[in-house]
Amino acid sequence: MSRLLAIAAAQLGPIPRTSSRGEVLSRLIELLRQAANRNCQLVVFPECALTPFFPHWWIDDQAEIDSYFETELPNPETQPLFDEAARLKVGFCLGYAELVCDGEQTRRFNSTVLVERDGRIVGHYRKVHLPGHCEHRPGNPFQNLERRYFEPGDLGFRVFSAFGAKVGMLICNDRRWPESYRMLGLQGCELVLMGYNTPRHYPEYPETDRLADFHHRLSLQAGAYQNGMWVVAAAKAGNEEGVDQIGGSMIVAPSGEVVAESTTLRDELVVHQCDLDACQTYKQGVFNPRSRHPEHYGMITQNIEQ
Ligand code: CDV
Repeated sequence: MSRLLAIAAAQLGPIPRTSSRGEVLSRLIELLRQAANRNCQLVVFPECALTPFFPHWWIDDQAEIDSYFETELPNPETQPLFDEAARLKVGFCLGYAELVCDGEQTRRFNSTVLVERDGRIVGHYRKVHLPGHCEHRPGNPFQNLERRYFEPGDLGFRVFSAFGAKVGMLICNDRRWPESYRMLGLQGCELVLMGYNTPRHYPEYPETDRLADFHHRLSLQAGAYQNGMWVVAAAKAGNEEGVDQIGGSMIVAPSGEVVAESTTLRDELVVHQCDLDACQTYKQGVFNPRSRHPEHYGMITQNIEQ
């Protein structure tokens, strides 16, 4: 038996600081149309896909920071993407910076939405694992200020029934944590969608720079195999305002094999026909729940200082 879903990871090249939302939207719509021409039903866009990755910059002015956020989706600027997707009957997963006015409190998250083929938002995730620092580090070649500009997601790791599958979402740094995949896998997730912005250089630990691509692949392949899930990852790649970011957008099968991968650092589609039933080989086989021993896993949910 097979349940086939044709998926595209829509890698983006750099977004210049001078780009308007409209210019970025045109690029996203172009990728969506290319995906429709290749008979895809679902397109995965990167983390914070509507703007350059502003946590790389120290910004004092709160109004300027907030200009990178969306207060609702769709909004007048992003509506054309939703309209074109519904017209083409192609769904998508879109990373964006989310600003929530919650009474007197303003909250900011690094978020993603899942949009079905009829244009309805059917899933929402807020990034849990925020890397980086809160303070200005002027000695570094660029900043990594997610911990200043966002708060950790409060929605947990939910699985959504959409596209005839059980679908979960992660964002960038989440992909390095086995717990992120595990929370989804334990709910029967078959397909994990994610976007990322990963600089090649780690200012505090430059000895890992040569391993940036390897650690990215390792995390995706391990997460897919150990949970019997498809993993689709879309990069914002290339040199964005002086920050070199890895590409390596890819689709990983539940076997852990990379079945499609980008070859550039520009806007590029990575396409594969995913058989959702292939998950069962691993979910029922080597990772059959009867061999789990949660009585030995308690420390995973405890706060342990090392
Ligand atoms: N956007 C990210 O979460 N980036 C991190 C970098 C800063 C380590 C990542 O895990 O790729």
